[in-house]
Amino acid sequence: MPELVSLRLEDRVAVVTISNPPVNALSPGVPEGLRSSIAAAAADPAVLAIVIIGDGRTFIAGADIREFGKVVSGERPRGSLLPLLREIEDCSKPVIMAIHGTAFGGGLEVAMAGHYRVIAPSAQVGQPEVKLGIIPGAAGTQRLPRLAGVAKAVEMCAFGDPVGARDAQACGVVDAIIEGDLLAGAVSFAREAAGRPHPKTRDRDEKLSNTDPAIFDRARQQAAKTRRGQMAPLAAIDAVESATRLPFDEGCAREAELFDRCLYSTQSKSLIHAFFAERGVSKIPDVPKNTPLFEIRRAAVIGAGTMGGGITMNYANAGIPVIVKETTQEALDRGMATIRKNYASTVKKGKLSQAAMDQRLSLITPQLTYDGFDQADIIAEAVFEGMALKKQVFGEIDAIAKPGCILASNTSYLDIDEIASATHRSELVLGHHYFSPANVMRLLEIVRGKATGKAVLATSMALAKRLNKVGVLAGNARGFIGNRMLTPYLREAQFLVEEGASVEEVNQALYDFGMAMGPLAMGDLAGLDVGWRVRKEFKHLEKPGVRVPLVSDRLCEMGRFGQKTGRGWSRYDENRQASPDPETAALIEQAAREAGIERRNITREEIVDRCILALVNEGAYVLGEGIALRAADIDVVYLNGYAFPAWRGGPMFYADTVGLPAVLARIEEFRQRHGDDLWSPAALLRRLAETGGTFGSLDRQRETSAGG
Ligand code: T1G
Repeated sequence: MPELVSLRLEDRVAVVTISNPPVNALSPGVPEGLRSSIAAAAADPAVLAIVIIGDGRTFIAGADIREFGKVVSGERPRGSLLPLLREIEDCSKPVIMAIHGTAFGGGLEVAMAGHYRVIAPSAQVGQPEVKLGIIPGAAGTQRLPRLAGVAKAVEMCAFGDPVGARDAQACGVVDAIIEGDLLAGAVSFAREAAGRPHPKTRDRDEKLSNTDPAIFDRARQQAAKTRRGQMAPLAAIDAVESATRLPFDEGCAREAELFDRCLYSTQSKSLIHAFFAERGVSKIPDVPKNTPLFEIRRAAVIGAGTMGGGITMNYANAGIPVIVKETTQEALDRGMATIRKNYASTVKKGKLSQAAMDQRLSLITPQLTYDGFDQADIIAEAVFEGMALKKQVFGEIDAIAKPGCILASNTSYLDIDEIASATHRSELVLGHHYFSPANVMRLLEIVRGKATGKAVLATSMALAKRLNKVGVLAGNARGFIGNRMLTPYLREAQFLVEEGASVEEVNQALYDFGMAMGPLAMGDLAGLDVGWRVRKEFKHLEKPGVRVPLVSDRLCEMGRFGQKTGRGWSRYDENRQASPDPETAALIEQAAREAGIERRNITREEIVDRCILALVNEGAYVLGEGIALRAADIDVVYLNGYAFPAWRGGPMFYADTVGLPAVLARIEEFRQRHGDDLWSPAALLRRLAETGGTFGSLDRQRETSAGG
């Protein structure tokens, strides 16, 4: 077992190195190693000062998140870093923290227990615990305000965003930025600090006095808006506020109370599930981790419409030169104008420099021909959703593309195998299904065809990361994962308004559940005509006699597609603000009357259960059919493509938290009332519910049997 923490002397400065790859988390053994190394260095008369540094890619990136599950389940007592941090702070010799990579969470807390902090220019510091549904648990909410001031500490602890080296120095979290060799810089900083008094962070109260209470109120208001429904941000604000009211030790005790309340919450379990789920999706059981990858140096996109333009930006954003082809100059100009407008608005928000925008635009080559397509390593197709056109395009690019060029379709529901049949390279064909707006939404469904090669899948997973996307493998079945599940979700929302709920009640119930917007509002945003076109294309597959929604098609026949036409389920003003549309309400009542549907008052609970459990049940079918590899993958799809609240973990994790027996019972209730065709429980769901299983335990079983 390599040493987790090592100690060596460098010119009378003790260098304590943490080596716990991949991110030097404070796993068991690391705090113990730090404690013994600090004690040994303090006791050694040859040592003038101490430097603590991380080996590999980063300083300490936090507590070992995997340990929290063991604490919550009672397998392991909750340890505390406080004694170690006090020993560091009370050390008779100055302790200098040398930060590179990310000093996050417990990493920053350890750093703040040091007397000084030096940092590499590219490094970041932060307290991102709230993103895991917890708060700093090792005096971070007490030391950070003493270094950075209360306002900065509230911002960092309540919202969890990282802070770069210069900002960290400006606000007082770090003392110096070290250009070049960090260790050498830290050692010389330490030698200069030796012999000088070295302040204990916990005694530095000067930044706590005269705190404006409005700081906390403003933060609470911001959290209510941007972290709606989440408890940890509010707990973090309370903890920092306690630093301004209580002595250090009492503040720490208050922080611990708030930390435990968050740690044992369902929200934290859900957010930690989401954290690991996102890092697990790239693992494909039958694709070895070391599968050689195709090199992607040049890309080409067919179609400069909404999706094609966004996909083009994704490649340019990753520094990959990309051709974008359209069929008419007008369409090409429109596409490029949209790309420029998107970049310009990012520059305006201060999130991108003008130089960076120009550089990215320089990587994009708009054209009307296939010139240069024979140099591309990947060609992404984003033309109109019609099979005939897709096959024509794939036939054309198959004849032009170089050997080994990957051909990826952005189709959202068409059969990848049929598209591949138009080529002579089906092992190089797959789906890359982006979500609109493609340059913003992180989800990328990677749709595996029968013949898709393993190296193509592995390359796609790596490319997803390079494009700052979350790649999720999906089987080649209609709607893949996300849209397949969305169908019953939207179906139930429409049934509910036919049965008596108002459009506003349905939207509000799901918004209050935590969705970014209600299902009918989502339809109005995407455009009701999108689903209308799909329904017309697949009408021949509809089972006769099965109830279908009555109103959406009528709205479309009236040209009411939603926000883009100003009217849909709701009415929209010039700022796209929604208001109830009495004509839609009348249309719904009339359709219900004609269908003999007896309208009634419907509770919020029923609205949520009918929509969310429709998602869960379809997800169980998707999992049972092997269209998704894991339940966690389905959660990642919904967290990154459909704005499902991460603090509920995703539809499948949420079902586990409700309890699968209760989920099954509720679905049986709906089956009694609405029939088998709409509400037959998926066999997998029934099996898990009846055997005490969960979607999470099923994933773990599969992971174990796959030798993951
Ligand atoms: N614990 C355990 N494993 C971790 C981990 C952590 N803190 N952070 C990352 N990993 C694993 C991750 O699962 C993946 O594993 C590998 O490292 C690479 O991660 C006491 C209570 C540091 C910015 O929230 O933000 O401290 O998939 O793919 O994109 O008060 O990881 O390879 O098997 O994300 O380069 C606070 C969480 C914890 C930081 C690197 N700290 N991590 O990003 O790599 S709570 C955090 C990150 C705490 C204290 C409180 C990122 C990263 P695998 P990666 P990356």
